[in-house]
Amino acid sequence: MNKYLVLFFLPIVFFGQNLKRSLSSENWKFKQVDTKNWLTATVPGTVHTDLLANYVIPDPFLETNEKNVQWVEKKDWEYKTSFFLSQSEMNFKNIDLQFDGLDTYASVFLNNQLILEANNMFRIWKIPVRKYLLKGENILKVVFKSAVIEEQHIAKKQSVQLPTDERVYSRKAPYQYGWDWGPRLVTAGIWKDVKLHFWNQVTLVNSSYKQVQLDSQKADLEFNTTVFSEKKQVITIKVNDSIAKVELQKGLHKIPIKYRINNPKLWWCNGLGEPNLYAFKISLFDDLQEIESQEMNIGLRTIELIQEQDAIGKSFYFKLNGKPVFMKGANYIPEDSFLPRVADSVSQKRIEDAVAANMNMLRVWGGGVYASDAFYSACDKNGILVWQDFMFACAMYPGGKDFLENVKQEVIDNVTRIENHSSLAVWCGNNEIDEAWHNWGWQKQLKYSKADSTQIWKDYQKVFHELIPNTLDSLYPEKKAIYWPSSPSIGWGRKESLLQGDAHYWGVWWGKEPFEIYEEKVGRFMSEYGFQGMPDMTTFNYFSNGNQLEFDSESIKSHQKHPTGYETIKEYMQRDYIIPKTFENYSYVSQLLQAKGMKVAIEAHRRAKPNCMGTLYWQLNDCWPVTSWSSVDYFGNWKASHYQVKQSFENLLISVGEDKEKYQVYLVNDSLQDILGNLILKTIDFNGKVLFEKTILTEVKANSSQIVYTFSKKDIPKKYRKKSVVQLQFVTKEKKVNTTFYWVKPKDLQLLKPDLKITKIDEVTYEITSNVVAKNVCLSSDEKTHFSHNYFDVLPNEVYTIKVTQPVKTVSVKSLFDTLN
Ligand code: BMA
Repeated sequence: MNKYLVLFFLPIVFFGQNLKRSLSSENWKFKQVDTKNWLTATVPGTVHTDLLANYVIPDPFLETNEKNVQWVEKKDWEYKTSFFLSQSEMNFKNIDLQFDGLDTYASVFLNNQLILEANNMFRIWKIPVRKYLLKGENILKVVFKSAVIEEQHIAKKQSVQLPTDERVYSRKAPYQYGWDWGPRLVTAGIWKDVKLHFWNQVTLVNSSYKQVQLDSQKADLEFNTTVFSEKKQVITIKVNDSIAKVELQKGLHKIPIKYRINNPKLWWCNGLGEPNLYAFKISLFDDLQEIESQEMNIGLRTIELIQEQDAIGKSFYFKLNGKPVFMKGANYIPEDSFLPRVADSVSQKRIEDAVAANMNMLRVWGGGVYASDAFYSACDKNGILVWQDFMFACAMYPGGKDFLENVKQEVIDNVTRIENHSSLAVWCGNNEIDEAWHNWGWQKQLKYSKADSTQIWKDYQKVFHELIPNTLDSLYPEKKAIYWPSSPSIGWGRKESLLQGDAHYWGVWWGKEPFEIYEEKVGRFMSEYGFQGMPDMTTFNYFSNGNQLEFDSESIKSHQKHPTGYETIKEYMQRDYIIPKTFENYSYVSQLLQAKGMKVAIEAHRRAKPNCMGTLYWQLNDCWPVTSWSSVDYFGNWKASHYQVKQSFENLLISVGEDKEKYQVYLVNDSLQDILGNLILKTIDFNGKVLFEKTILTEVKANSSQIVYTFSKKDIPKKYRKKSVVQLQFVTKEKKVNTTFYWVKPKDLQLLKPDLKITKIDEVTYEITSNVVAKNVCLSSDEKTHFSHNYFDVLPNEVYTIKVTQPVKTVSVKSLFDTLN
């Protein structure tokens, strides 16, 4: 080919490629409808964050400002931008405008033409707009109607009122309306990316895959790529190096391509192996060049939910790659009241926090949003399985035709987006709706007639027993996604809840039962239970804006959303601890209390393996600075509970169970190998004197829980009980795990004043020692850093090495003893 011909072909090459152009960074402006003043806006964003950036509202996260910004939800808002199209962009035959998320009632105008009326925050909206576009300047306008006013209009037309409030008429993140850990900030806005998609003859709509066969020699995958063709033509599709040439007619096509991987490396969850991923690029070619492509990272694994009749009731556990796996993790809520400002790195950090705490599963809770792509990719990469709720929580929803159709599209959009992630383990219809309907007294409170109740329950069944599972099946008939209609399946007040299905146990906290009840109320898979802990002092200081920290300050009160939150903490604290006098010490002890509760629960669940096969506490994170059940606060600070959870979730756990007569030492082994080691039990008094010592050579079977030693209560001399601690260690060739155990509650311990010494070894390493037993040693710094260990017991004659993530000038230290007077 001569030089002239090459040049001649170049423009054709350029025009053949499909293009995407984000409109997010264009100059967006916004204003309240009915006012004239346009202000600068950020897209993706929310009305609240735009008002904040323009100094129209105070920061809703500070002091009691949440109250002062409530007017925002009742107004309508208008966003606009103008953008220019070049001649080459105008040359495309097709141009689609795509909104990845509009929150929620949005009318979209392009050059003054109404092109879309959106009504679901969770859907993706795609509109062919070629015919409305002009070369040169184009005006895009999005008008958001107040969701709460819309809901009131819809509610007025209904013959019966649905529990709990009018939010159920909108497909909008439930938590925005206020939760028992979240502020009411019902926002609006273009909350995800908006883009133009330019294409000519053919476009790649979506690609998905299924695993046809997986064994140790080979993995056979089938990719199904959906392509839309404008005309009869021949195109090529490549999946890495597998190629298919196909002749297309005008219309939508699903094109299968097989792909084989020899000697596949499986994807394993955290703690059981590597989360191996294979990178794939699916590309569409015409004769000359690549037109469009999609990338995905695939982990090869099988996942099953095993429910079989057994001596107790019915099992409920997951098998990953054929192995029963005990699930350890937490419930994940949205990371902010205003999600567009959450950087991908923040979501990745939360997943790292989960991994560091030895978790292998997170539940994306149904009162928030379907999580971001960054979240699921981080789960894939880190071996965190996902229990994915659909976004319905703690309320009854309508069942009319339009509502169902809207939900159906929402399911299609989100399943298509999330399903290719190997971390996805199970789809769940909703949070606590089945339980609520049967146990929360709504039917009486709202005085439903029999006919009303029947209708509302029918509507429930239409959504969660028909529409969602049927849509899942129609999307992936071959894959048969695991679907579980409601979490939990049976409410915690009923004994059947412990015999089958997943269970939420709220007898502790809501029922004010003691932590010890966790040892009895062990279900088959504990998907919620929890206890509040106050956040870091820096978090309190942040939202109090430097004001005095006192429980009766309005600012502190408004950052506790549970109606009896602080009273409940105090009631439990009195049971176990001496109530400290200062706010700071109180906050520290509240964290110890939460950590204690979680230790009791998690370890009881794990000791009960294999009858119980999962434990997901409530809740991993926060959406604003608040006192809540989270183990990591809004700013990413680990509470004492997160450090405790890390220890209680170790693959190899030493744990002590107790009944009336005895203490039993368990070894729980979640790994898939038998482990041989020495169990060393040592009782020491608070001065370090050894009162009892025993070493037992023990083999713990793979994937099991075993009792390895029993102390009879009557053998523990009374005089030692308040003054001694048991150090339990299990030492194998590779590692040493250890824990401490006290015979009495912390408030009954006769602790001695410790002389704690911190020695700086290098910029990021410290060593800690103490002359006597120092309980729950807490390290802190005025500067931002993270301690590898914290809130741990320091025993005399032992040296504890701590790492910090950022070098700091000073480290302060205190222990439980310091809170006693
Ligand atoms: C669970 C959750 C949330 C709630 C939490 C704490 O039931 O599903 O609804 O925030 O309890 O009360």
